[in-house]
Amino acid sequence: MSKTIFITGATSGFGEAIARKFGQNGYNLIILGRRKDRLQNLTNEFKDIKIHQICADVRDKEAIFDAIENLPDEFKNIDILVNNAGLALGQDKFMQANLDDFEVMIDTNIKGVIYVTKATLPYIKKGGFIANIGSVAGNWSYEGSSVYGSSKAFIRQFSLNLRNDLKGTGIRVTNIEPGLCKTEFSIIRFKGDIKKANSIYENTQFIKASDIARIVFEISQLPQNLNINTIEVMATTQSWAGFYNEKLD
Ligand code: NDP
Ligand code: 8X3
Repeated sequence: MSKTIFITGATSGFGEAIARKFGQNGYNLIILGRRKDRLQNLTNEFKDIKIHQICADVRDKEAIFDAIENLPDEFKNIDILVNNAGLALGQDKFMQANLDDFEVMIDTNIKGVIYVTKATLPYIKKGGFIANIGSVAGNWSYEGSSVYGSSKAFIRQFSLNLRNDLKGTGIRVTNIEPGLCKTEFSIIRFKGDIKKANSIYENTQFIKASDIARIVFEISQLPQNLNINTIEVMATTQSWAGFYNEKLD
């Protein structure tokens, strides 16, 4: 019998690549995002699998619970949930950053993941798998990442705690923590400033969305007796710049 994977944020970047990877491997897909045309374009790529679209905002608690509780019966046995929808907005220091941006990140990256997970868990099979998309920003601090980084630190700790609460279900939970990746992420972060977004990726390597899709797929295929708790992955050219020691007068 075909397996089913539910991916949030499937209209772009990692989510789209993850949907494509699992779809190409015969999984039925539940794909969620706000851009209906993109959900439809992705659906049009496939002929031999079943696809259910959820055009919704993960911040909309009522819409999320309604869509998931009313999944068609054939999509109600879920093998894998990928909590991927998320974003960073701005990279100003905390003092200058916009409070509304903070709230959007908290509502999407934290509350959205809670809503989707809470609504979906009753439909996840025993022995299923939850992949949360965290970030290196949840482990390492950098300037301008105060709330984004903290939202991803939440995802790391949420993933570990969820594992505890899921004892006895055989459901595995992995927090996947990518570093620099080229997707629409920076265009969103810098609010459409393509030049600034592109400059991040100039003269360096970056992870591709298909790399993350491959990692999620490989982890999902590991034997049932193995749970990868966290996996942090960077481009080979990305490393750390060390501590900063302020010079005093
Ligand atoms: P993209 O901007 O390419 O994709 C983001 C996806 O999230 C889109 O499909 C978007 O869909 C969806 N999304 C955003 N907000 C909402 C919302 N409120 N409701 C529903 N869907 C939403 O970025 P990435 O693929 O790079 O990002 C995916 C995840 O990976 C995010 O959680 C991000 O924080 C994380 N990440 C990204 C890294 C990078 O460098 N790119 C590195 C580490 C982690 P739509 O707009 O159609 O709703
Ligand atoms: C995205 C990676 O380094 O831009 O989560 O925060 S980073």
